[in-house]
Amino acid sequence: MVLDLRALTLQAKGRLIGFPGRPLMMGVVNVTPDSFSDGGRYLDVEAAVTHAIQLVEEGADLLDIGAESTRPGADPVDEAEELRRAIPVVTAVARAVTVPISIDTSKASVAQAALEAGAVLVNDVTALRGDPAMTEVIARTGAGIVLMHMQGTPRTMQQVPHYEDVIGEVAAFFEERIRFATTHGIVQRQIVLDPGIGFGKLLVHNLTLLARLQRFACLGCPLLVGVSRKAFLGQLVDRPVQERQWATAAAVAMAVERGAGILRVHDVRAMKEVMQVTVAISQETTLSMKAQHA
Ligand code: HH2
Repeated sequence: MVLDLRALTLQAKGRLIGFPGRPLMMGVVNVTPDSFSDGGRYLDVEAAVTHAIQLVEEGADLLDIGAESTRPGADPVDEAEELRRAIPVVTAVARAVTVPISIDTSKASVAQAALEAGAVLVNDVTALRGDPAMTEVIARTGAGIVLMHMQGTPRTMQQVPHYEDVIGEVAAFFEERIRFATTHGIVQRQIVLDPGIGFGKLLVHNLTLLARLQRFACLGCPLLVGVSRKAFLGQLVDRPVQERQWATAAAVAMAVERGAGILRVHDVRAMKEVMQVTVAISQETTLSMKAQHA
C-alpha cells in the first residue's frame, strides 16, 4: 500500500497543509556553525533569510529552520544559544515568505518561541522523548509535529546501531509514539512520521527503510524522509558531502515512488525536478496497470 497523498491534510497551528497529489519539498535552513553539510554558511540572520527566500523561489513548499546540529557526534547546544540563533531567523523568515515554517528542535522553550515567531510545525528528532514539556506545547498550540525515529542520541547513535528487524521495530515505535501523542491532547492530523535516515542506523538499515517505506503508509500519517547528502550515500558512492547530489537524487526518487509525503532537502530546485519526474512516471504506471486489469 502506498499512501494516497491527496487524502491527507496536516494540521499545523491555524494552518491546514494539503498535499497536491505529490510530495511537499521541505528546504533546510541550518543556522548552525557545525551542520554536516552547510555548517557556518547561514549563521547571521540576513544570510539565513536570503537563503530561505532562495529556497522558496526554487520551489520549497515548507522550510525547516534548525539551530542545533544533530549530525553524529554533535555536541548539544544550550537553550539560550539555540534561542539566540533560531528566533531572529524564524521571525525574519516568517515576515519574508508565506510557506509554512518548521522549527527543528527538541527543546520545548525553543519550539514555543518559534511558534510565537511564526513557525507552525515542530520537527522534534526525539519524537517527544527529549523534553518532557514539548508534548504540552504541541497539544496547546495545535502545531504540527514530526515524530522521528532515532536509536540512541546524536552523540552516541552511530556507535553500535542494532536491530533484529528494523522495519518492525520502527513501525512499533511509530505506533507507540502516535498512541502517546494522541493520549496527550495531540490529534492524528498534527502528526508526521519520519524513519530517521542516518539516526542510529547502519547502511543496511537505511537502505531497508527506504526500500520498504510503504510499510508505514497504513499508519495514516504523512511520511517525511531526509536523505539529503547523508553519510550512507557517501558509503555507496565514495563522494564527499558536497558531491552527493546525484546520490541524493536517486534516493529521493525511490522515496517518492514508495510514498514519501515530505522530502527534506538542501538542493530544492534539483530535487523538486527529480520528484516531479518520479511522480509523473509513478502515476502513469498506476494508470497503465489499471488499464491492463480493466
Ligand atoms: N536530518 C537532519 C536533521 N534533522 N529531521 C528530520 N525530521 N529528519 C531528518 O532526516 C533530519 C532532520 C540532518 O541533516 P542537516 O540538518 O543538514 O544536518 P545537521 O543535523 O548536522 O544540522
